[in-house]
Amino acid sequence: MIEVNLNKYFLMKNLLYTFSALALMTIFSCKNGTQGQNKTGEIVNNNAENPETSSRNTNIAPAFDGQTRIKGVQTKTPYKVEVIAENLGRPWSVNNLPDGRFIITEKSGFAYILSLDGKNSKKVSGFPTVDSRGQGGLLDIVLDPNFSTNRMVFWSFSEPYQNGNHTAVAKGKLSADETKIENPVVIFRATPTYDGRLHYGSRLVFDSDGNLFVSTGERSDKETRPLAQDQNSYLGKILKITKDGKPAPENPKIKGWKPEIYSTGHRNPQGLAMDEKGQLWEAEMGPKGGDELNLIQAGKNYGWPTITYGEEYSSFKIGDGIGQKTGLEQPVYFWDPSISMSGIDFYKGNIAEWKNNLFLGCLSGEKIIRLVIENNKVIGEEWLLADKKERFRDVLSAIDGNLYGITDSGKLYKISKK
Ligand SMILES: [Ca+2]
Repeated sequence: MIEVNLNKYFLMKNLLYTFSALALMTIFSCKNGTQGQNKTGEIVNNNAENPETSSRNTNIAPAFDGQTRIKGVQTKTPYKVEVIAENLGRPWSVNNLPDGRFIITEKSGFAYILSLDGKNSKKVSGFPTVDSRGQGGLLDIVLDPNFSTNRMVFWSFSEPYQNGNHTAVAKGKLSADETKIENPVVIFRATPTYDGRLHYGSRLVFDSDGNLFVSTGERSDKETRPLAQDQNSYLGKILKITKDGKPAPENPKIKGWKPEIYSTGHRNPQGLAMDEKGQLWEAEMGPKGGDELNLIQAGKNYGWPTITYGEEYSSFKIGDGIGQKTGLEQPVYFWDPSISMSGIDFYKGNIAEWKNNLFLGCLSGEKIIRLVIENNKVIGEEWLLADKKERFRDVLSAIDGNLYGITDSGKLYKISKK
């Protein structure tokens, strides 16, 4: 009896502590806005504060109000988060086949075709050899706009060459039994070849004119970084090429620029997506505290490494330590600290309040970011799936009306309306 009573006493005491703690938490959280749990069980913050609470790395002032840390927004529609496939190795990109199944690249040099429920997968082989060390490997994959009739796919990869490698784009035909790529041919090589393992880019997006946008990284090192500003090099660029790897005919014809270059001055662009108006958006990993979202226009220079809102990982300034310079484009939005976004996509699915919002898969940031964009300005930011602690490598607003995300841990997440 005594034991029971003692237990009761401790229980009451614990309950009192719990209630006091909860009351204090409520008081404190009310100061900063209200907190609660949404129907997916995530703790949500209903105030208008940006979700970022850490200090910036640099004090380089934004070029305009709302260029960083815009007000926070909160999804009201109840949604469900599921892992529908795992053990996918190191997936890098996810896209749909016309029937809604998924085609997913695996960094080491093959692809998966995955059923819509994620339960059945088959391997597609026949891709040329990749250099999968570091950030390299089989990277993005997209379908030819005429895939339904010609079964052609296009992919980017780090191609080993002599003593180095480079980002390359290839095409080939998906065999009728979906087990291999037939007649693969490399159509473009983003030279110079370099002996490194970092900053390959690269995403692929078909424009409505049937030509292909390709993003390339500047290979990271001190000796290659300046090539992002060298218009005679393919490093640190958005390129636009035909299906045969030739310069797209409408490309800007600027003296001294390689004819494939569409825009220049990029660091490591792993995000590329077209909005509903046909405008091209790019997300690039900056240095420490300089991740950017850019609206890409032909013939423009996006400034790396001359201007940036970040600094070296050693905390030294980059160049003159400036964020703005005449003649160089400003990012629509930037993040400091870095969120290291990879794949991005505009939402076309069945959660009405997400329509045309941009979703960004984040690596070290371990979340999916939702941006509300109006008149080409970011007007709201929300962090999703942060509780999963996953590195999201790519996101897809899929044909079935749901959002999907793949992770470096080999999972495919499905985010659907409840
Ligand atoms: Ca820039």
